[in-house]
Amino acid sequence: GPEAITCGEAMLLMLAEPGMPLDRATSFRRSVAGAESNVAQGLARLGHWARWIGRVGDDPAGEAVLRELRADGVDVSGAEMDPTAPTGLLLRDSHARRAIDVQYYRAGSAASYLSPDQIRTEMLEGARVVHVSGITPMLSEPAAQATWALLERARQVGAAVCFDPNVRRKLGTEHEWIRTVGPLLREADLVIAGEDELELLLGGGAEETSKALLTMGRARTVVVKRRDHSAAALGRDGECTQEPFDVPVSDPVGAGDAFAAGWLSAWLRGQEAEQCLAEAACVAALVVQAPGDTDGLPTASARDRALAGFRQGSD
Ligand code: KDG
Repeated sequence: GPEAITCGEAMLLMLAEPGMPLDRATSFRRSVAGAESNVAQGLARLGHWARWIGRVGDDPAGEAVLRELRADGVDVSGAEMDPTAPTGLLLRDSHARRAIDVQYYRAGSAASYLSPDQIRTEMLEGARVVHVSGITPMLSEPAAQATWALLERARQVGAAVCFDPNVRRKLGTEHEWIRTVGPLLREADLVIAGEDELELLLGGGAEETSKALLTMGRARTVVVKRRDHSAAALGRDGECTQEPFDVPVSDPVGAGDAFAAGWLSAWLRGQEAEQCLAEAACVAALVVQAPGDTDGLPTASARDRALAGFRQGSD
């Protein structure tokens, strides 16, 4: 069975040519977006069996999304095509430094009809990790229930739960994020989150909230992505940190998902936290150099070569 499971909304992405504002861009490249499917793609490219569970419309956009995920080696056997709701669409521009303009056309999309019925235990059997993100429960009430069902089924099959809050302001108010996603965070075995996200969702400094997750929540490891782009992994018996690798950024979107995929790949291979952090930072550094969310995702050998190069460069 699959080693890793992710679940969420994958959308058709129309990516404007680099540097062009959305209202002026005339050329768009078709791709796929979706934090959770991005992680599945990242893991698949790194050679892992990753299954993505989700819903797209029974429409050409849905066909395209599934075809692209499949082509990348993602197991889409847990995906359903909804005959009555459309595939979500995301329009965005791409800049190295300016804020990215993201426009969602996803209200009432097929993924907002994700429900606990779709999360069947047999889909998770054999998995060692289930990667969950805060985006999914923010899509709709049934999708929130599906997220809780996913956590429950993960426990049933003995898989670790990895949680990335992925706070996207356009999906809800601060209060809604805190109420809906805060409790999920406390259920995770591994938390990978931005400093800002921990502060927002748990109401305290990142250091203090991570310690609270480790002592009061279920978490055994909390990985904090800091504002200065360094990262720290905090465990019950220690801490290690990783500086970002210095690369020219072409499109920062997808960095977080790449980081998660990089971490999980190392973790699945039994690596220690320090190596997990280094591989996470390496995969993220490769993704930001290419346009789109997933274009820069490396194979395992490309990651190993890049990491060796980064390490040599920093000697
Ligand atoms: O992590 C990148 C995502 O933000 C992008 O792919 C779209 O899933 C997405 C979202 O909800 O913003």
